[in-house]
Amino acid sequence: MTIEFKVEGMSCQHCVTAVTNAIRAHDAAAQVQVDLASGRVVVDSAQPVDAMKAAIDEAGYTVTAVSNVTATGGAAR
Ligand SMILES: [Cu+2]
Repeated sequence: MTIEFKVEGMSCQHCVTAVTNAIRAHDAAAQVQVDLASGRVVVDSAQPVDAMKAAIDEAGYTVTAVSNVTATGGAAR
């Protein structure tokens, strides 16, 4: 399942790493793509969406939108 999160609060590469690591801590197999400029985090994971969202929240960032992009053919940037 591929989920796109809109995330507020990411401002540099450190934030990108923090968000990526937070998600990977919940699911080591997750594929994570972060587009810093647009604040989009695309996660391909078998874990529940809520768990991914919670991981981002716990890392100190704010998820403002969640969309399932699996059905629409994926996570184009
Ligand atoms: Cu940063």
